[in-house]
Order: sequence, then C-alpha cells, then structure tokens
Amino acid sequence: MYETITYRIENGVAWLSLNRPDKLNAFTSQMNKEIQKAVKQSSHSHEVRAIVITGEGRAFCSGQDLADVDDSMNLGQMLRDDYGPMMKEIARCVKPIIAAVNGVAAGAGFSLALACDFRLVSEKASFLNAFVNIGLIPDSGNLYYLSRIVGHAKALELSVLGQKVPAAEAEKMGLATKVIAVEDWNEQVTAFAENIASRPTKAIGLIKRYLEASYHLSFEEYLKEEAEGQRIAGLTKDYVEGVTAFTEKRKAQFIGE
Ligand code: T3D
Repeated sequence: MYETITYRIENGVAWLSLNRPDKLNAFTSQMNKEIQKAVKQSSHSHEVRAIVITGEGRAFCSGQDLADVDDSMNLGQMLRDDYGPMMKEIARCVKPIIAAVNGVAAGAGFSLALACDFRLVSEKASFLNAFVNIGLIPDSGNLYYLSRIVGHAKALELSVLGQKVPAAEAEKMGLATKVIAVEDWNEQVTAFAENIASRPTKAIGLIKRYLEASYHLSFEEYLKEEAEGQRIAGLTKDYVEGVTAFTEKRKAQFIGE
C-alpha cells in the first residue's frame, strides 16, 4: 500500500516510518503524499489513539530530496501541491502525534518534527534548519512552529545560522520533550506512545484544538470556544469513566470514546 514509508498499528499506536534510509529519508513528492494519507488514515481509524512518526536507518529525515529538484522548478507550487497538504493534514489531526527523532532532522524534516505534538529525541539525533545553507527560507510551517516552541530570537538564530543543534542543546531550548539514550530507544518510545494512547483521546484532540485556537482569538472569544469544547468533552464515555474511577479510588480505563 505504501512504498516510501512503512505503516503498522499496534496497541492503539500507528507507527509511521519514513523509509528511504539511503537518502537519509529525504522527501519526495510521493513520500509527502504517503505521509498525508497515513496521517489521515490514522485520524479516521478507531483503532488508533496515538501516532508515531520516525525514520528508518540513521536519520529521521534530511528534508527535500535535493536530487529530485532542478532550477526550473517553481518551489512555491511544490509547497502548495505537496508539503502544504501534508502539513495541513498533520495540523488538523485530532490524534496526538509523536515525532520519534531517531537521527538528524534537517530542512523540511525539521519542520515535520516541529509540527508534531511531542518530540522524543535520541541522544544521537540533531536538528538542522538547513534551508538557509542552500539559499532558501524555512518552509512547511517551520517558522510558525519554531518561534512558538523556542521563541522569536532562537528561531531567528537557528534559521539564519543553519547550524546543527545536538540533542542536549535541543532539550535545553524546549525542542525535545525528552532525550533518550540509544540503548533505551525502542522501549522508551513504545512506552511513551502507549501511555499517550491509553489517555482520553477525544479530550486530547480538544486540548490540541483549543491550544491552537488560543493564538488567534480574543480572550472573550476563546472562553466561548472553550465552553463548547468542555461541553463536548463532558459527553464522552471517558469523562464518565474518569469521574467514576475517581470516586471508586481506582485507575481510570479510558477507551478513547
Ligand atoms: O526544492 C527545494 O529545495 C524546496 C524544498 C525545500 C524543503 C527542504 O527541506 S530544503 C532543505 C533540504 N535539505 C538539506 O539541505 C539537507 C541536506 N543534507 C545535509 O545537510 C546532510 O546530508 C545531513 C546534515 C542531513 C546529514 O549529514 P551526514 O554527514 O550525516 O550525511 P551525508 O553524507 O551528507 O548524507 C548521506 C547520504 O544521504 C549522501 O548520499 P551518498 O553520498 O551516500 O550517496 C547524501 O547525498 C544523501 N542525502 C542527505 N540529505 C539528502 C541526501 N540526498 C538527497 N537529498 C537530501 N536532502
């Protein structure tokens, strides 16, 4: 079904792995489309309560495949046709998305990691806003997310200098949810993803929606929206289970409905 990525669902987690290791998982148009499709598939699947995006081999993603572009290409059109739809699918996804950054995340690969809700970072991984090194501006939502995560000044610095940021430094900047030792990688990423998948999925989707909305609304508008979000959350089975478990002094067993 997919050629440039692998996709499987296990214990409520959709595992989406970029699969062009010889090119450090560089993006092609086909890969953009397959990621978009897999995220959409995960959004709609009742089986899926968390999504992990990672890379095969030693890299997370090296950005656009530079062997697949030439001077005559309209890069704006490329963004509108391939990267934009992929990033929009990720932004509108109601399920929590975890970037498991196993190695270097460069260019649009960095943007992909930034667009995810959490970034688990291997101690051997690094981030590189490589665009400026080839005379381009950070794209695929990069500046939008980066400035929100690390602040304006650091976002400008990383984008203009285009230098590698090692995992430990990324953690200090708030880019990493957690840095994980190589020997613990599989176990800890799986444990984190399954923990997220065991939580009240609909509430998480609403948290994502209203956190994002808070940037665009006045406080009064926001409170109005928030009340609607809480009304919806209050109708879920997980809310009933949460309150019941509390009164019965036991751990809640959420089902994502
Ligand atoms: O068309 C447009 O440009 C518009 C779209 C823009 C979106 C973007 O993402 S722009 C940014 C594109 N990405 C980059 O500029 C990063 C380029 N890659 C690197 O800077 C380095 O490869 C890394 C820092 C990511 C990793 O360095 P290192 O030393 O660990 O590995 P390497 O030796 O450079 O790369 C290993 C192989 O992967 C190598 O191939 P080879 O020689 O073994 O056959 C290298 O050419 C290939 N590779 C790495 N990145 C890309 C790539 N091939 C194609 N495209 C790549 N982006």
